[in-house]
Amino acid sequence: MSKPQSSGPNRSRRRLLSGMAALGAGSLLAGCDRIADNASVKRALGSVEQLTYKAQRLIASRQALAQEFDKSQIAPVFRPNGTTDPQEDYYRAWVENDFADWRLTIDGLVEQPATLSLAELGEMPSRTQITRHDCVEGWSCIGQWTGVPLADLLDRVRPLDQARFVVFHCADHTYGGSDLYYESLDMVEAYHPQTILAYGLNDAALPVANGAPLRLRAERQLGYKQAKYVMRVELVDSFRNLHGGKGGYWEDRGYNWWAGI
Ligand SMILES: Nc1nc2c(c(=O)[nH]1)N[C@H]1C(S)=C(S)[C@@H](COP(=O)(O)O)O[C@H]1N2
Ligand SMILES: [Mo]
Repeated sequence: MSKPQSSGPNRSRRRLLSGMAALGAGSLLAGCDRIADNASVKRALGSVEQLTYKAQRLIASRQALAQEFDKSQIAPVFRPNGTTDPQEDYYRAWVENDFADWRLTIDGLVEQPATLSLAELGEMPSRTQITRHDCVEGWSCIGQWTGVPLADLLDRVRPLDQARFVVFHCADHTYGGSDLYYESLDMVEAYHPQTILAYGLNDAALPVANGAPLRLRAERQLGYKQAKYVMRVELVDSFRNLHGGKGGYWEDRGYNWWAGI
């Protein structure tokens, strides 16, 4: 478990959050339009024409929204799991400074790589969603997440046509091992309107235990896909040069890459 964060420096993160609440949730339809702009999505959708009705239904279900819940259903404490208090020196230094020196890098197969501070992320349109997290270990938890739609960030960096996957590089060496946690999504899941990089949980700054300052929420996917402590988002055309080559920390240890629910 992490130490509770001090209230002083945390105030700026709370301000960032309440500012964003005023902007309200992003447009779902905008997400759907943009998804069709990506070449690998176009290829997938184009080839649908040759597929059976059943397969079309399968692809259509990938556009569907995960269930969203009522505020009254939010768990009082969002149960933390996996890494809950990264001990890496660089991470401890970010915490000391309330993440003022932290930056998110977005690079790889993009036209315009970007480096963004938490404040800059906070200035972008946000989306808030109350969803249920399902861990393969057999527990679930409902929480309210606020963050930047990944689709908006992708629009900003403009993925190249070869880009097929979005990889999330995390700050933590899971269970003190030598491998950094990482995860990945395909382009359809990446542009899904409920896929966000969250900086807020239950109307407060994201706690360290749940992935501060930024974690992925891909609400149609199981818990291990929800990368915490995200530092870098990389667009790739394959997983071959990443760690064990299976597209994720747990995937490299035998879990399925596709973790849709
Ligand atoms: N960086 C990082 N992300 C991670 C993990 C982790 O150990 N490190 N654990 C995963 C697992 S198995 C789950 S169930 C969720 C837990 O998220 P929570 O701590 O907010 O409950 O984070 C996922 N993302
Ligand atoms: Mo999990």
